[in-house]
Amino acid sequence: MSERGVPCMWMRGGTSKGGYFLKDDLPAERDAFLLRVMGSPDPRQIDGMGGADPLTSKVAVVSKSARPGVDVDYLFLQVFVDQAIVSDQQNCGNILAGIGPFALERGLVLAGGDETKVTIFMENTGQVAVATVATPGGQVTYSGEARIDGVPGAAAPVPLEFRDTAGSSCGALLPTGNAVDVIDGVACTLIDNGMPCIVLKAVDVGATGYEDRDTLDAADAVKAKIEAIRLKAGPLMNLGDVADKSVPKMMLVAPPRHGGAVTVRSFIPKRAHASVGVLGAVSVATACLIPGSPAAEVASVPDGTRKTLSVEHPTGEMTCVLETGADGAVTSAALLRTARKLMDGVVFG
Ligand code: NQM
Repeated sequence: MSERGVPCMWMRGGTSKGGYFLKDDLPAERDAFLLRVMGSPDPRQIDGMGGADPLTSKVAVVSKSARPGVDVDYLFLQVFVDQAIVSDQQNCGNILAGIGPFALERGLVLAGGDETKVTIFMENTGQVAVATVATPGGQVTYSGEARIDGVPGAAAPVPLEFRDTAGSSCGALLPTGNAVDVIDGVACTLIDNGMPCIVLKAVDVGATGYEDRDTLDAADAVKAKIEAIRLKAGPLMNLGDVADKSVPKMMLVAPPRHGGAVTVRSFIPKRAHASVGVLGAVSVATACLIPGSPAAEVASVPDGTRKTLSVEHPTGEMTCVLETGADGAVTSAALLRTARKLMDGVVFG
C-alpha cells in the first residue's frame, strides 16, 4: 500500500486510547491501513502509533447516523498487537467515552447548552448509548474535576448510559440459559450484558483475585487454565471458534476488599486488564445479581431496584449503577468516564 495520510484524532477514552476517524476518511483497504497505522503485528508496535498493549491499540470509526433519534454511528475496531487482525467482534465502552466529544469537534453534532447529550448507535452490537458531554458556552471541554481510577488527574465528566445491552453479541443475557455451567470442573457464568464474559471465582483457577496486572500476565498456569475454558465456552455462547477472537473476556472474581460489591481481575482475553472494561464491568455487576452464580457467591449486593455496585479492579474501582425491573432483571446501566483529545492531525498508513 502506498503511504497515505488520513485525518485522525488521537484520544484517551476512559482507561483506553486510540485513533478516532470519520468513516468517510478511511481508505477502502481499511484493515491493512489500520494495521500499518498501529504498527501491527509487532509486540512493540515500534513502526506505528499503538502502545504495545491491547488497551492502546484501538480504533473508533464514526459517522453521522441516519437512524431516527440517533446522532452518530460508532464502529469499534480492535487492532491486535502481535497478530495481523483487525476485529469488529467486540464493543468498547472506554473508547465510547471519546465518541461524543469527537462528534462535536467534527461538527457531526451541535452543542446544545452547557451539556450536550449525544446518542450513539454502537454498530458492533446494534445497541444505543447516551453520552453527556460538557459543552460550556457551546464548546467541548476536556477540563474538569471528574476522576476515574486508572487515569491520573481530573477531567470533564462523560457520564454514559446503556439500555437493552443484554445479549449484545450472544443473543441472550445467559446464552446457555443457565446461571452456572461447569467447564473443566470450574463453575462459570457465561454472560453478555454488553460484553461476552465468562465469570468465575479466581480461587477456582489458582488465583486470588487480588493480583496486580504484571503478576497475572506472568501466571502461565492460570492463563492456560482459563484459555482452555474460554475455547470450550465460545461455541456455547454462540461465538463459534474464539481462538483468534478478543471475546469472550475472562472475569476472575473474589470478595470485595475496599467496601465495594465485588473484586475482578479480567483477561481481555489473553492479557490481563490494567483496570476493567466498561461493558465488561456492567456484565460482571449483572452476574453478581444472578442467584447461585459464582459472582453472587462472592459479591456484596445492595438492596433496592437501583443498585450502585463498585467493581474493584487492579488500579481502583469502577462504579456501575444498575436499574432493575420488578423481576430483578437489569434494565439499564450507567457509569462515569472521562476523555481527552491528545492529537488532531493526519496519520500515515
Ligand atoms: O468492556 C477492553 C477497555 C476494554 C473494553 C477490553 C471496554 C468494555 O477497557 O466496554 O471498555 O475488554 O478489551 O477499553
